[in-house]
Amino acid sequence: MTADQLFKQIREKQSFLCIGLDTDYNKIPKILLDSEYPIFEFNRQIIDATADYSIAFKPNLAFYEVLGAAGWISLEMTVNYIHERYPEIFIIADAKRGDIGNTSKMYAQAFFEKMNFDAITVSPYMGSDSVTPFLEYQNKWVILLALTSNAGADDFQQVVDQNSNTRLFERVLQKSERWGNEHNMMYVIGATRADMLTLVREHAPNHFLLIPGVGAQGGSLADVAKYGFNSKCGLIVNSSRAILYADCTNDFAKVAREKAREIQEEMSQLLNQYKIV
Ligand code: OMP
Repeated sequence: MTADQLFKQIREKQSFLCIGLDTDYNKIPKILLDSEYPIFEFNRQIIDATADYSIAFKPNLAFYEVLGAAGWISLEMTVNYIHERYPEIFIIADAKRGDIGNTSKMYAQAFFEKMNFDAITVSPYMGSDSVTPFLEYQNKWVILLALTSNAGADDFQQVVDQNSNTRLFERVLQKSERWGNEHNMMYVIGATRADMLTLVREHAPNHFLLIPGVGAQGGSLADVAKYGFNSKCGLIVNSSRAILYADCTNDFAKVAREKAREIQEEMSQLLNQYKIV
């Protein structure tokens, strides 16, 4: 998928919402446990209920890997289902991969060829040869971890290099400019770090940013929009638990739809307020 196709979807749906499919076997309604693939069944109902209001889905691999083979089958079924029913929707593998070159090449094949994801989250820690194999695919995306939403982000990402007076996450933004561009690379910036978005935009004015951390982690959508928007929106904001588990009864999909609609309405107002659509 291209950046223009993403922006088209944002304009049409008046939304930049990504729904994180962090589907926890222990949290889904008991009635689903009778089906052959409960995780897929839960995802299918969430996807059908929320596809009008979202532009992307982001399965987090941990929630599938924990179930072994059944988890991988559910993941594959989920990706195929979205592609068949909602071909306009962007699908992100939240896998946080990255390894020596020949291993990254295998990861890239697994997620882009075998599984047909549009994008994958990648850790920059091992440097250029661990990231570039993912960039060899046309219309596929690397989403590089830059400044994450968790408290531990301060351990390394915020550390200032005394010589250049830049934080480590700024070095990631600067250096990675040589590996990819705004048509094949995005950055993860946590919604809990909205105060840093102005600085991020100085380094990466045109890139899409994947912003997790609204909802359960408490990030503010209004602040993210204020400091993070560019003229083509440039934001994909993720929410997982606040939508998936808004209700734990058999009405879960209906309530998830309502929750997604509320977020989409706020997004629509922000897109109009900042004259983006
Ligand atoms: P909720 O907090 O339930 O909305 O889920 C957030 C999702 O985004 C989880 O799948 C996290 O693994 C992911 N995430 C973060 O929360 N913070 C980050 O900095 C990066 C990610 C990510 O790469 O998506």
